[in-house]
Amino acid sequence: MLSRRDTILTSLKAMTGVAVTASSPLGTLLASPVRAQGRGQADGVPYGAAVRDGPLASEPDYRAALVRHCRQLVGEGGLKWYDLRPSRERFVYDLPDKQIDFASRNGMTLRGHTVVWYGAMPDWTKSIASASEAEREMVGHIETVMGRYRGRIKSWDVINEPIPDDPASRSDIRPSIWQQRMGESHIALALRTAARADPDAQLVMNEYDIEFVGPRFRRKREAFLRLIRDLKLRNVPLHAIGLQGHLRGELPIDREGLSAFIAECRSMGLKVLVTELDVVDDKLPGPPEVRDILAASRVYDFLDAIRVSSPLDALLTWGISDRYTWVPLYFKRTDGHLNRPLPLDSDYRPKPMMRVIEHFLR
Ligand code: 9MR
Repeated sequence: MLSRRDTILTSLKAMTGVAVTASSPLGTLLASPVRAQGRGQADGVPYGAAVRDGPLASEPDYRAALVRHCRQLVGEGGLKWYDLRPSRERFVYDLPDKQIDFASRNGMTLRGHTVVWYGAMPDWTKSIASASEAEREMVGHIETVMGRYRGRIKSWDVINEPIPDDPASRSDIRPSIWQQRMGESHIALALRTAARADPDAQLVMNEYDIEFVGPRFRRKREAFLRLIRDLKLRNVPLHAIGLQGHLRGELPIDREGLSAFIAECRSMGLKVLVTELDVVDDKLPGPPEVRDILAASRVYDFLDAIRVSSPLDALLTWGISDRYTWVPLYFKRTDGHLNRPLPLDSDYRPKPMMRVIEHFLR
């Protein structure tokens, strides 16, 4: 008689070609009882999740799930320019203040996301016309915002998504108002300003799409590495690399390429964080139990390849429950099934992905 798990693994193989055998490390892990150990051990890798302000204010079950599982949080929004800076003159801190208050009342810390990014910019920033004006705005923003949270937000995504989706060369940088007005020098300037604004903060540069098999992803990884090497060579304060980890369920992880990338980051003295993990599942088969195992197997391959050289510094998912996720905004399924990108289902029950995550926190 085939067990239920064997049936699921057989369907997974038939539907996707991905083989997870019952005796593989992942197969064994999935067969073990759910530990549901909550926040993990105090000395393990701290797990955290991105929070959304609506349910944080209104939904007790959502808050309970965060408190049960997380040792840190990050705002899905709140510290982005379009939230903080409705106009050039005004700074609005309501959302991050609420997030930090909730975090500290529940024994968690808040990560800062994000300072220099092409996305989520208010319209008024389009009128920034010259290099000197751009420098003044960017530097002033960093001093004001990071200065305000000095000592309270201990880790910041200072630079977010600096590399284009398909870089034309190793020195290609993604267009943004900062890149257009100041060129690549804005990156070092932002990091140096951040280090002055909060000398004790961990300064992170964050990127996605560098973990999959394929030439486009290899090019993106190489361009990211070129930028990292350049900053470290020039002694620019950069303490850690953030791998966002928006995994695409249909794409295998380039385990060798990713491990080599991580080893090189480590050799430059950098820490490694996973900052926005989830599995985009619009192209995966419908049956939730098959989809969940495939998602868990991608997360397993990703985390296993990263921790080859040494443990992670932090691991955050981009949301905690399938109930609240950005994924359907861009990757809604066409078969009417809901997306299932996160470690808890929409009723806050742990999925196989949570078991894999807890395994890598130890
Ligand atoms: O999940 C976030 C979504 O709610 C926002 O609308 C969007 C624009 O601010 O940003 C999403 O988060 C992104 C993050 O800030 C950077 N990496 C990719 C994330 C998912 O798109």
